[in-house]
Order: sequence, then structure tokens, then C-alpha cells
Amino acid sequence: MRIGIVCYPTFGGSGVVATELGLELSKRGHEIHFITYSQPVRLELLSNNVHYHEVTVPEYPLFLYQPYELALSSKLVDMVKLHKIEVLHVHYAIPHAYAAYMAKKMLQEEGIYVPIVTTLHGTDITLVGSHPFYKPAVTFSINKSDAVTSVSQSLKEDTLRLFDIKKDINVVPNFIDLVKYEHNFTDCKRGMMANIDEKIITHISNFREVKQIPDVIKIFYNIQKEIPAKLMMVGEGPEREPAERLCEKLGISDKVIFFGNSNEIDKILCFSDLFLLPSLTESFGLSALEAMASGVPVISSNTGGIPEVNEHGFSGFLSEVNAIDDMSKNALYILKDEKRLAEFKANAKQVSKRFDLHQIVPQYEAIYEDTLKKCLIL
Ligand code: GMT
Repeated sequence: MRIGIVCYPTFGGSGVVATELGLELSKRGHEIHFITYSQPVRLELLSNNVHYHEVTVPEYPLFLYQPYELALSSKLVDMVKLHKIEVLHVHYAIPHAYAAYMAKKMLQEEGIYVPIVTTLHGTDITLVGSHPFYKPAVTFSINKSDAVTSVSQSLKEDTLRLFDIKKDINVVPNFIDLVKYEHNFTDCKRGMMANIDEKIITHISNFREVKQIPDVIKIFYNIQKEIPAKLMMVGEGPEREPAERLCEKLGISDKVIFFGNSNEIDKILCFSDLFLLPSLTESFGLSALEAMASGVPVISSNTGGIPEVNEHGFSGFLSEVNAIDDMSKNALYILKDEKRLAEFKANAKQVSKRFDLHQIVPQYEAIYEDTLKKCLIL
């Protein structure tokens, strides 16, 4: 199949999932066309059947806001025609589903029919999309998609609660390439980051308010009061600077390393003992799954789709949002006992196997085939 994938090319989970999906589909013989404004960060290699087409928005001084949706829909029209793309899979409703619908209508005028599959990722529904300024357009583009998927049951329920949706929503959970996290590098270079007696705690995110970064720091503060520990903070975003200031204020700056964005998540997780994800809301929590696949237990909030990924008392623990003391207590419970830590690590790895990409990617293939068939009948 020739599949066009539209996504955000940045370090966010939706872009990562879209990129990994495209790469796996290409291995399964499909021709993949990524269409976005810069090369997706995890898309390192282009090949015969993996292509990248850049959407450029010419700057014009009259516009206070440059019209990205317009440029994207025009690019989609051109690419569908040029590469005979059969299905467009757009990740993140805003503005991708909207632009894809416009492209579809333009193509129809020329007798070309291309179905649109929209995958909802979370903030496009729970934070941004439900804002009254966007809601009518988001509702419209979801309803006009030929197939809609969401990355968790919880996100499906949120979508049905927040929008007037007339389409079926298929839950296709996020997935992971387990082989990537097999740690074939036997020495994780742990000694570079911490002393032998120190436990390594990790947080990875885009450092936005929703991630509750101050909670991450405060939980770590409580942990390091009781046991020797270091905190790895991976990612970039508006909450990074305040987080650095909070560490200074608490006198723990020498125990916290801020990495910025990294393409070596697997290596960082390789030497981690515990992962913190105390988010306000989270449709899935891909970073938690990546941690679990690396054998790192997760201390998280009990919100959105996280309980579908992190199993309470088995792969880690879930607490109410902002329950810093409870999360600290649970973290120490795991970290203080070596045998227990080893058990939780093994459990985390075991749970992550449910999200093996070999199980999940065929679900997307089935959806493409189904929508294509329906499109041909119409
Ligand atoms: O978490 C973010 O702010 C980034 C966002 C994105 O669109 O990349 O992540 C969302 O999609 C991920 C991939 O499906 C999910 O794992 C995240 O849970 C979800 N984030 C939120 O719901 C806050």
C-alpha cells in the first residue's frame, strides 16, 4: 500500500508513534510518505520505500499567522497525485485532520478518492481541541474522517464526552519495538551518571505544565532525603528553567542532570532504576511504556490512559494527581529493597510486551484495508 503519514515531527509522543509506525510499515512492504514541516526526529534513514516531503509555508508580511493548514492541504493534494498515495493517516487532529479533509475534497473534484484515517493522541482532544475556539473544526474533522483511532480506551471516552462524535472510534494502543530496548550494550555506563550506591530516577517529557514538573522534583527531593540517588531530567520545554530554579532552591542541583532533548532515550533508560510520570493528564504515556520496555518500573499518576499501561503494584504504582507524598512513599518502597526492585523491573518489562509493535501495527493495516475497501464501494 502507498501510505501518506502526517504528523508533528518533534519529540512529542504522537510524532514518535507516527514515525515508528511508518518505519515498521515500510519493513512490512508498504511505501511510506511522511508529509510534515521538518524531518521527524526519529526518522534517521530515508530509503526506497520511506520518503519525506517537506511542507513549507512562504512567509508573507500581511499575515499575522502564516497559513500552515493551507500549505499542508495543498502539499497533500500534490503528493497524493504524484506518488499515487492510497491512504492518508494523520496523527493529531489539529490541524492535520482538518487539512486532510480539505485535500480529500480537492482531490475528489479531480476524480481521485483517498480515505483519511485520523489518530487521536491526547492533547488534541483533552487540552487543545476541546477549547471553544477549535471545537467545531475538530468535531467536524473527526466526523469527516473515514476511520478514527484513539491510543487508549480512556482517550476514546474523553473524545465521546467532549465532542459530538458520530463515528466509531477504534482503540489502537501505542506500541513499542521491544528489540530496541533489549540492551545489547551490556554495560549501561551507569558509572558515568551516578556512584555505585546511588539509585537513578528518570523523567522524560516535553516539560509542559501538564507534566507537573515541580512534582517530579519534589518526589525526587523526598527520595534523596532517604537514599542516595540522582535524577535524570530528559527533554525541553517551558517548565525546564523553573525546574532548574526549584532544584537550586531545594539544594539538590548537584544531584539532578538536565539532558535536554535526546535521541538516546534507550541508553538513558538502560541505566535507570525508576521512572516518574506524575502528569495532570496523559492519554497513554508513551514514555512510561518506553521505560517499562527497558525494565524500569513507573511511579505515575492515576489519570487518563496511564492505568491501561502501568499496572498498580506490579509494574509500578499509581497515585492521585499531585499526591507527592504517596508517590514518594511508593518510590522508596520499590527502591529500598534490591530484591523488590529486581521484581518490579522484571514485571515492568513483562507488561510492556503487551504493546509489542508486531501485535499492534497489523491493526492499523487492517484499518487501512477496510477504509480503502469502503472507499472503493462508494
Ligand atoms: O504529552 C505531550 O504533551 C505530547 C503529546 C503528543 O501529541 O505528542 O503526547 C500525547 O500523545 C502521546 C502519544 O500517543 C501519548 O503517549 C501522551 O500520553 C499524550 N499526551 C497527553 O495526553 C498529555
